[in-house]
Amino acid sequence: MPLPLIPLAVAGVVALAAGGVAVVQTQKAKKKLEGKKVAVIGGEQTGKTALLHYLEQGTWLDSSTPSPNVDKSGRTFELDIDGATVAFSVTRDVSGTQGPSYLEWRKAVEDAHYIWYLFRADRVDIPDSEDAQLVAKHLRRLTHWLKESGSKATVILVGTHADLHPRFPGDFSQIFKEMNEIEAIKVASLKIGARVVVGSLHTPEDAKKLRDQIRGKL
Ligand SMILES: Nc1nc2c(ncn2[C@@H]2O[C@H](COP(=O)(O)OP(=O)(O)O)[C@@H](O)[C@H]2O)c(=O)[nH]1
Ligand SMILES: [Mg+2]
Repeated sequence: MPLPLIPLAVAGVVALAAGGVAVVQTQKAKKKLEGKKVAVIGGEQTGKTALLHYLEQGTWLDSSTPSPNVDKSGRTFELDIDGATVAFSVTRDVSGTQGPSYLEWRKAVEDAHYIWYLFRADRVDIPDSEDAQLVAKHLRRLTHWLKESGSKATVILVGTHADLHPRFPGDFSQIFKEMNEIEAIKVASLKIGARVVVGSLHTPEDAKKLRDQIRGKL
């Protein structure tokens, strides 16, 4: 399958316009990603499909779009990221009472060089809320799988929906500070060296910023 080069071309132009730093960052990302496997995991409706769609097409998905032909969850596929060929696996959502397929998460995690765990940055800062508990549970599991398998994968916790944050909508740096105060996230950064990024996939500009942030943590 021919890989789309549009995001790469756009990224290249932006990088040149932004000067040497961005070029170096892109080259660094290419080197770090070539031939690597990335597992994209996270709860339902956290933005997994939207992020992958942006990385693949350089466009963002509006809220009405989630259709089978753009949703690659449950499959492994290659994307061209900064000129590097990268294998992605995105875990499937299992809706309703069944909960996610942790077996599938575990398999994807144990196989990966990079793990991107997506969560709702607009919902996790209320201690003991359902979302906060779910994220804490996911991170405990992730930590356990990595320890058991002896994996040295790089873990990036990707907070999405920061545009919908109830107190600081769109204030990504304030929300970033807050995310780093959440107990489950602190523990994950201590135990598995997880790195945090916060942003949104609401607009193409937001998606680009988030992509650049993830790239900065590789
Ligand atoms: N406002 C806002 N909407 C988002 C963001 N990320 C994803 N969405 C929307 O949230 C919904 C769920 O996203 P999707 O990618 O399907 O989540 P998935 O279940 O993890 O694959 C979709 O309607 C997306 O367009 C975000 O950062 N902000
Ligand atoms: Mg999806």
